[in-house]
Amino acid sequence: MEKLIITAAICGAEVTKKMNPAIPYTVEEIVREAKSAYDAGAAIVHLHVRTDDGVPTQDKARFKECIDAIKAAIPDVIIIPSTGGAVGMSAEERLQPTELFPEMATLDCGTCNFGDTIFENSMPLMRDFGKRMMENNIKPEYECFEMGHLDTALKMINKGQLPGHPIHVNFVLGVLGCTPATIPNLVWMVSALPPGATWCATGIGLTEFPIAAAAIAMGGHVRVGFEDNIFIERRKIAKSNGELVEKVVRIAKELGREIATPDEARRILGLTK
Ligand code: KMH
Ligand code: ZN
Repeated sequence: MEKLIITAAICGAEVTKKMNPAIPYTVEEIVREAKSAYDAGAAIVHLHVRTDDGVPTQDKARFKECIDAIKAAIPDVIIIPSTGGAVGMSAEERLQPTELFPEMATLDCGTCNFGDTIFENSMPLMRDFGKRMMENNIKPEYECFEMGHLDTALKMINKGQLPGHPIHVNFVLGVLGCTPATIPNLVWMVSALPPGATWCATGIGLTEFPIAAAAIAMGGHVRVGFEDNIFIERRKIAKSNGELVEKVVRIAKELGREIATPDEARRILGLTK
């Protein structure tokens, strides 16, 4: 089995300091959380950014400030900016971080319920995002909340509308309104991947850890972080993203899976930049 790539989704767009005071808003807080995750073993930071008072933004300048500050502290880490942003943002707003030419960026693969709201990712939007990523030589991380999302992405890849192989997919399970975070669901979705694809699994809330354990055992990769889960165990909020990553590293060690450095992750993911 390849070494395990751990992604830390350090911030997200939905969680707030009221839920967990360690949620990062400022540039300094973003760097603190990225470094805590990296020091614990994360090779990738999945990045959303906020204004200083916590409002989610896709502002290019804010992304640049945060990416530059993270890179100054931990130069080799892989940063995957979000093009999902927050529910209700326009496509152009969401695309702004692609103008910074990151190695990778997320590409969300279908419209879905997202709690009480609707996360809009129509096929024309996906085509526009795919075109931008091909033009800017950005490898997408395909975000699939449903089996239909993966099927849509694969069909669009086959038509040349989205960047192709080797593809990397993140299965996000347990969002309210989407596929529940169960191991049979994960196994089913992984079984639909084409040969040569790499994949990562994300469980929302405290399903983060059983889904991580399953992905580690199956040879996939893992995402944890405040974006998906603010608890280290039942009723106990996590002190940092690093604490969440440490728990995954402990599970991986028990299961005999070594942890990938960022450069090892670049090789596994076929990153060329
Ligand atoms: N904040 C969610 C609505 C992504 O980063 O691409 C979308 C999201 C997915 O977080
Ligand atoms: Zn995200």
